[in-house]
Amino acid sequence: MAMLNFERKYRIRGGTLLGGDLFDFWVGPFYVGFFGVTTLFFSFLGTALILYGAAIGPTWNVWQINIAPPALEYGLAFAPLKEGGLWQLITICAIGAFVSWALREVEICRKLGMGYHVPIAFGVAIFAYVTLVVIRPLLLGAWGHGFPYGILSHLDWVSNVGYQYLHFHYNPAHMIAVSFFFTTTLALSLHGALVLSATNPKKGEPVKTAEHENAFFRDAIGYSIGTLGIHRLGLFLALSAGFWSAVCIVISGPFWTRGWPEWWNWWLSLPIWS
Ligand code: 07D
Ligand code: 07D
Ligand code: U10
Repeated sequence: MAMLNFERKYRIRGGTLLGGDLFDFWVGPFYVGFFGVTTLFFSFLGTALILYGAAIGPTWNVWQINIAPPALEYGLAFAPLKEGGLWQLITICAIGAFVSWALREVEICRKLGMGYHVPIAFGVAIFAYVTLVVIRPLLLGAWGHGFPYGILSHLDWVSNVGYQYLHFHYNPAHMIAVSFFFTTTLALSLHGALVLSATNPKKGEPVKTAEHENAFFRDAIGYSIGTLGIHRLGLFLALSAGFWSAVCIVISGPFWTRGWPEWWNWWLSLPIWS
């Protein structure tokens, strides 16, 4: 079915979670929906607050703009706007915009009669962000533990927090997350390369199909996961990367306060050799 015919067929009312018919329409290529409106609301407000923060700050250099969370002394209280309150409002707007975007994806899935895999996947990214700026600060008792909003300043935060635990590479959950990230890129490169190799044969040769793709990996490594399987695996690897990232940072502080290399002492005290 041509794209335009298809759009005429499915671009009909219904399937919304909230708002009913009120925002159930498209503007150009974009579906609007109640959550499209809330996405725009939170994004505009959040961006305006960032611009205000930049305006009262010392620089317009885009790399150096920094909107810091409140000092640790404020604990879990609201801080004055210029002392971290802006960061708190921007965090609320960011979560509002990300969650709205995920719910707008859910409404689009419902209209199309598709599974919810895409919004669930985005949900894991949101979970990692919420772990950084809400869950971990709550567990540590101060909003000041969130990361600052700025291109370079958020890198400083990552480095500082890393060295606070002496050597972050020794964090076992960080190891698992990093390995999942690496495996995700390996899987995507294998998959992209395999599909292109089958669909771009040399001149005069017929385009190959899944049979050839399966046969390639059976010849090479004795097993093929299959054309659907590789997408299941890819999603699992990528979501695991995000999930273990959230775990690695939430345990740093709330559940382990010393250097991460020291955590491995359990190995030395195993009864076999201790
Ligand atoms: C390619 C999809 C498009 C998205 C893009 C990002 C903004 C920010 C805001 C000036 C893959 C758009 C950027 C809207 C502008 C202001 C106030 C996604 C693609 C192009 N980081 N991070 C970047 C964010 C964290 C880390 C780049 C966001 C954690 C390291 C970009 C978040 C930790 C490095 C950026 C976030 C961390 C980066 C490229 C939120 C651990 C880099 C991102 C909301 C996760 C790299 C200068 C990219 C860089 C980089 C955005 C959180 C670590 C500015 C929005 C606190 C080590 N991060 N980041 O391509 O070059 O993502 O930094 O959680 O080296 Mg970061
Ligand atoms: C949080 C992003 C969420 C994004 C959302 C969407 C917009 C809209 C609009 C484009 C989670 C935002 C959308 C804004 C944009 C338009 C139109 C993703 C998030 C919701 N580390 N480390 C990680 C590696 C070291 C440290 C994670 C590697 C050092 C700390 C990952 C190395 C020290 C933290 C990772 C390395 C250190 C991390 C990041 C190598 C520093 C974290 C991925 C090779 C000295 C962070 C949850 C992630 C974390 C994290 C990888 C080195 C410290 C596993 C490969 C040794 C403190 N590191 N790291 O989480 O787990 O994505 O965050 O050396 O907090 Mg690390
Ligand atoms: C995949 C795939 C596959 C494909 C694919 C893809 C995965 C099966 C079939 C997809 C992959 C790609 C295309 C590859 C490239 C993608 C990436 C590298 C990922 C990163 C992507 C980007 C960097 C692009 C980011 C772009 C974005 C997010 C779009 C930005 C869009 C907007 C800002 C508009 C959003 C629309 C909304 C919210 C609703 C609609 C609203 C409007 C159009 C505006 C008008 C608004 C209204 C009428 C409502 C009124 C609003 C109000 C009242 C609020 C106002 C508030 C105020 C405060 C003013 O597997 O193979 O191939 O393609």
